Amino acid sequence: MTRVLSCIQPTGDVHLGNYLGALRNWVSGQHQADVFHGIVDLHALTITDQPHVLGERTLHLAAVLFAVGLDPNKATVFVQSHVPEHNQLGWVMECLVSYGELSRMTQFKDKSAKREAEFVSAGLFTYPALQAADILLYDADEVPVGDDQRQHVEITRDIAVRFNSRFGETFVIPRAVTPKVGARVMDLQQPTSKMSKSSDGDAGIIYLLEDPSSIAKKFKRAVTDSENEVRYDRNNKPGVSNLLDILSACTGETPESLASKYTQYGSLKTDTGDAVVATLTPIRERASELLQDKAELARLLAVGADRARSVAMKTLSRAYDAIGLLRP
Ligand code: ATP
Ligand code: LTN
Repeated sequence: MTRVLSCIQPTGDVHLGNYLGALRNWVSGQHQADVFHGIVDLHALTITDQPHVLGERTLHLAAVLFAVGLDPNKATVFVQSHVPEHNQLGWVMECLVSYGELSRMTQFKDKSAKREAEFVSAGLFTYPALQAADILLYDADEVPVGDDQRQHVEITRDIAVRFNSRFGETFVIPRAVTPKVGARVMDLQQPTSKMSKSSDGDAGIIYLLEDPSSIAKKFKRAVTDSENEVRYDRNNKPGVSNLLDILSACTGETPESLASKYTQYGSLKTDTGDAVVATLTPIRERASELLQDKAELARLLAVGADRARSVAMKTLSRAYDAIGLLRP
C-alpha cells in the first residue's frame, strides 16, 4: 500500500491555501493509502518566541485536521514533539545536507529576509533537515503539499539518495504530489504573493474558520485589474485568475470554462465568495464541536503518537545500523 506523509505547522490560523493546496488531498488520500499527518510544532519553534502558545495552537490545529475530514481510524495524526525520533533522525539529516544546499532554499531566503531586524534562528536555516527526517522516518512514497514545498521535498530526495549511496539502501525516495488546482492560492490583496499565515495584515487571507460575512467582504474587495475582461491568464491577470482557480477548486469546473461564463468581475467575486462559504461552513461547524472536548482531542493525538512512534523507531534503528553506530 502506498505510504503518504505530510505535515503542517501550528504557526497561525489555517487558511484557504492550506486547505486547497494540502489538507483536502490529505483527506482524499486516506481512503487509498496508509497516511501519516504531523503537526510540526518543532518546526513552528523556528519562528516562535512566546511561551505557552504552541500547545494551544497545536490542539486547535488538531481540531481543524479532524474537522476537514481526517478520520482517526484511518489516518495517523500526531504531534512532532511526541515522537522524539524526528529530532534524532533530524541530526543525522543535518550531517547529510550541505551549507550550500540549505542556503539555496527559497523559504529560508524569504523568511529570513522578512524577519529583517528580528532574530533569525539557526533552526530556520536547518529546517529542511528536520523536514527530511519527518518524511523519511515513515518510508513515505508520496508527500501531498502545496507548490511552495516542492523544493523541500526535492532536497529530501537528494539527502535520501546520498544516505543510501553512502551507507547502503535504507530510505524510500519520496515524491511531492500537488493538486491540479489550488496548489498555489494567492493573497486576495496581493495576488502575486501566496496566501500565507505569516503575511502582514489579513485582508487578503481567508481563514478556514472565518465567519461567512467576513469571507464575502474579503472576496468583494479582492484586487483584480483595470481591464474588464474575465480571462484565465495567471501571468497577466493574477487577481482574476486566482479567483477562477479558487472557484474551480470549489466547483470542479476548469478555470477556463468558468472564465467563459463571466463578463463582470463583480459576479465572479460574489460567486467565488459563495462557493468558498459553502465549502467551509461544514468544516467550521465541525471544528467548533470538536473544540468543546479538548480531552478527546488529546486522546486522539496520543493514539496517533503511539502509531507514529512504532513506525519511526524502526526506521531510525535501520538508519543507525546502516551508519554502523555502536548500539547499546
Ligand atoms: P507560513 O506562512 O507560516 O509558512 P503556510 O501558510 O505556508 O505558513 P504551512 O504550515 O507552512 O503554511 O503549510 C501547510 C501546507 O499548506 C503545505 O503543504 C503548504 O505547501 C500548503 N500551502 C501553504 N500556503 C499555500 C497556498 N497559498 N496555496 C496552496 N498551498 C499552500
Ligand atoms: N515545511 C512545511 C511543513 C512541513 C512538512 C513536513 C510538509 C514540515 N515537515 C513534512 C510535508 C512533509 C511547510 O512549511 N509547509
